[in-house]
Amino acid sequence: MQGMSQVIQVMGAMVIFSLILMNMNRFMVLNDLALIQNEYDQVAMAVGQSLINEGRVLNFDEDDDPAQFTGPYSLGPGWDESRTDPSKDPYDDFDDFNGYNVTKNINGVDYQVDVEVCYVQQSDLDQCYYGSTTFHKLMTVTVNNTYMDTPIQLQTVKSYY
Ligand SMILES: [Ca+2]
Ligand SMILES: [Ca+2]
Repeated sequence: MQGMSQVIQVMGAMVIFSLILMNMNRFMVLNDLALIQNEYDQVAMAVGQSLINEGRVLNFDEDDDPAQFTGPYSLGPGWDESRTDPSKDPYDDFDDFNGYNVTKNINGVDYQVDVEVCYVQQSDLDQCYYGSTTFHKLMTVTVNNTYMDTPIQLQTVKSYY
């Protein structure tokens, strides 16, 4: 009888031990996932930031004369402009990036990059405005991959002086 209760005790200890192991394992997996998410976020931010840097150094608009600024619904590259096609002219102004999208493979992971450029009003710099041209344009870069919980979004406003 005594031997029997010892066996039961040992079995009980084994069950508890394996429960502890399973929990530890779960904790380590969660921790790894958080690290990976963090790495995705960092890569996505770097990708977005480099596009923002690229756009910021360009002219405000295709035309230097405010009376001739591109209309709010016509922002984007000219027919003869492309960021990737070497037979065309490169982007030369900020809003050429409007509608630009690309998939970048980094360390075996595909990142989808989408860029939107719109006019904004001084009083509301984070809200697209289509009423007329203004002296401010907002660029929004969204970067995502299928494993990320939420996409990374970076914004910058370029103003005409
Ligand atoms: Ca252009
Ligand atoms: Ca343009």
